[in-house]
Amino acid sequence: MLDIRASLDAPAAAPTAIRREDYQAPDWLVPEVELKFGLDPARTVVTARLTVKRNGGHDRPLELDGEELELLSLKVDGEKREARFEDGRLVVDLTGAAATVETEVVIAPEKNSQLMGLYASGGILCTQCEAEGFRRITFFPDRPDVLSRYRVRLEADKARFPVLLANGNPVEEGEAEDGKHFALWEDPFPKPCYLFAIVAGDLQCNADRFTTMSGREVELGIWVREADLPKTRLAMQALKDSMAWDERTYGREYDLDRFNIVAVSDFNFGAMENKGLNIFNTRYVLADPETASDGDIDAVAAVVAHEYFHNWSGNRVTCRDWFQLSLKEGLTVFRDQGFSEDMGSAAVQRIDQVRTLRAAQFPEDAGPLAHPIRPDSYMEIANFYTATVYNKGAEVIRMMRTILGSEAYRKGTDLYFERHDGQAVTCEDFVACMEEASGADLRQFRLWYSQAGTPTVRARLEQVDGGATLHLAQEVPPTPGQPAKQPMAIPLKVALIGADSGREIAGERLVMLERAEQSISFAGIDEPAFLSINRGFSAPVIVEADRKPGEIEALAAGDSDSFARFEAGQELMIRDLLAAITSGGPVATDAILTAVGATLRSQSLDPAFKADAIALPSESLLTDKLDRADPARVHAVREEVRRAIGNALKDDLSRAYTQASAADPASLSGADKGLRRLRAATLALLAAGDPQFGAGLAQRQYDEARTMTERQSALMVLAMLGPDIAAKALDDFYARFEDDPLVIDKWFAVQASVPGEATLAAVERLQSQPAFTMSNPNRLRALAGSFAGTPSAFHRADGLGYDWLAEVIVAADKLNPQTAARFVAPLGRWRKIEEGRAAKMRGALQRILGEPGLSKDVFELASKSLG
Ligand code: 0A1
Ligand code: ZN
Repeated sequence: MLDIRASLDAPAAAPTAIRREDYQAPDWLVPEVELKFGLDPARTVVTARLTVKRNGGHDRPLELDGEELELLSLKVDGEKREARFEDGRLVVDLTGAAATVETEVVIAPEKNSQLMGLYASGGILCTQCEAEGFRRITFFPDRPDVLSRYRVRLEADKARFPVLLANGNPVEEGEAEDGKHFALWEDPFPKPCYLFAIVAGDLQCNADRFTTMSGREVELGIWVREADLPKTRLAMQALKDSMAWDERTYGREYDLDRFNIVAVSDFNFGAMENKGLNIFNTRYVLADPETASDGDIDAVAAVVAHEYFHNWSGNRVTCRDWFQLSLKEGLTVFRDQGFSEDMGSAAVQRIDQVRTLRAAQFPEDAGPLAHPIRPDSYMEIANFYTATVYNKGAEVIRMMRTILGSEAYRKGTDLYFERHDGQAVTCEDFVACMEEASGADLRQFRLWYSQAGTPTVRARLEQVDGGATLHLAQEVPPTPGQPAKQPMAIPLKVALIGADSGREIAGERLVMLERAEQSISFAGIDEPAFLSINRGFSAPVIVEADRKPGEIEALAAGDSDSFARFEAGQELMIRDLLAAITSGGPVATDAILTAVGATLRSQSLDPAFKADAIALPSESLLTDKLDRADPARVHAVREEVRRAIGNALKDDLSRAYTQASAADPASLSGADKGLRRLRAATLALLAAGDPQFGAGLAQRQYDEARTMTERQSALMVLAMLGPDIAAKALDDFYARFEDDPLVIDKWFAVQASVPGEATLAAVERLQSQPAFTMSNPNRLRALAGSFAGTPSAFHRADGLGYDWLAEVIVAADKLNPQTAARFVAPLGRWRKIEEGRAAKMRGALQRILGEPGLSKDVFELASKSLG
């Protein structure tokens, strides 16, 4: 055994930026990989045999990434070698065009609290390699443009780890010495190492089958702890639905004999698309109506679909480098959105998608962490799994489909999958396929990939005798590193609605806004018209339209596009809320009350839409629209309006609440889910108007609840009414679900989401509960993420909310930098907040940066946030 200790505890160098323009093709390719794992939580031995090939005519050595690996031996073509390290990488001098490189390393999965590489979660050994976790398993060129065929042998104690899984198809299994057993897996598809995965554990399988469109039989398995098996039915159905949908919609068929999903409790993100072996956060697999809300259940289906769709958009065609992340993520989010639209109500889905975009992506695009969907540089790639790369990335794909039309878009994706199958490519390759398949010119459109910031579109409709002219102007705000912007190509769906008739007097058309200013005329318009613009949210922009008196009210009451109708209602609420917030006076609530009342009484609108339409814009959304907001004032005004609605419309709300109570608890149909959503929304408003009445109603709803949707919404209303009122239900909730960690996460989240300055004390108490742990990302997010996402709780005037979060970030960073870094962004929004609090937010960021030994992850976000 060689006495070589590899890059253990390399000194932390100051993090440097990696730039997209510096990309260079790999010096060495690795067509074949053979891995052997002697699995043991305390000491796992990994033997790797790489067949390497020189790529091009150069004389550079082979360089292998490695992190926290103890190297036992290194051999080249069967001969022992001394190891040499440069900048933390293992450098191997090679003379010929090809070689076999063998390493033997030791790792300690049970000590791995970062949850990257091979780690232990509740007795299960599992891996997470995206983006750069494979280097924590073995020495390897850890970059997505090195594609290899893998053969993997797992050996472990049979009693502790009866199930051994890896990517691809099973080849052989059998007994080994000392009560051990082994399994051999082979993946015939070359893949980048970030898609590598193994799992070992005491797991049970929900097994099923799927016959593909060409008649191939696929064995499906969802692997969980035995007690959780009954909660896998919905995920399995979603998997089969996704497989059929991708065949129907994109002509994409599954390619291996097996498709496995494993659920683990400790996971940094939602789930991971490893080839043939998806690994999921339990939160996105386990669900039944008693323990998961309708929203949770929908999220399970969407994430199962998302990971499955990656098999083509991500795995068969992968990314050349991490700057191209949106190539797979934007496209796959767009594909999972399409699946959800087809499985449920497309209109309601679209409203939800835009809500998410506005809540998570618009603030990012307007703040210090703004970046294009294809970033130009990063320090830590894990920080770029963002709403911009994912959700704005999906909007960019959607715009291309809007511009090209569905048929040409499908031709474009067919060409893309065919041409680039088995390759690692760029966003540019995707756009080129879209252009080639359609004949469209997307030169200007490409700015969506390179320019950050949400464009603002100003719109004014001018009418003079018999004609109407729409004047449009666009502006893309400066963002870090991008002071000046070029005009974008913005597809806007537009219609004109008769002010008197309420009908479409100019049917929907697609207007391409391509210049800084542009005017479009409509002929034959002889009645006063209202402007319905960005229908269906055809472009991810902020529209500021000059409105005529009564226009917004009319559109909110009857726009023929349901998204635009929802949008008009929001615009109306935002207008009146902002006016009151900035003036300091009371809110003029008449227009809001009229609109909400009409929505509640409508016979034609569906309940889910009603629930969305009567919800007030969030406090963060209002804050984003203000200059240096006082969060307490924003909260107070919004509460005043909720109270006014609850009082003035008590009868309408009660009627709607009662009608919505007829939802069938056993049904997950769109109609029943919509009723439950409306029931939750009306309950919350009734409680705002009349707390005593609301408390009684919520307690009864809680006591009689048959589904988590009813129970959780009642619990939230009780919690908002005060700790005394909520105490009984909170205790009951805890006792009832003590053994179900995902539900206990809700118990933490509900209490940490209560508005107001008193929440911090509750959060501190929760933090010292035995059930709280920082090492489980779901639990930490339930407490810290919920708290930081509740503006009136987080933004205490004394700044103690910021101090608390900063301490949590510093403590969590020592265990798990990726998860810790996710909490930095709320502190970075100080530019939007009034000066007193903003100074305290900056102070908290400075204290974080003053910590010795900070991770690259937190350092990058905290330093950029201070900006
Ligand atoms: N590709 C996954 C997201 C993901 C990224 C990083 C992870 O670990 C650090 C885990 C998952 C997806 O889009 O679902
Ligand atoms: Zn993804």
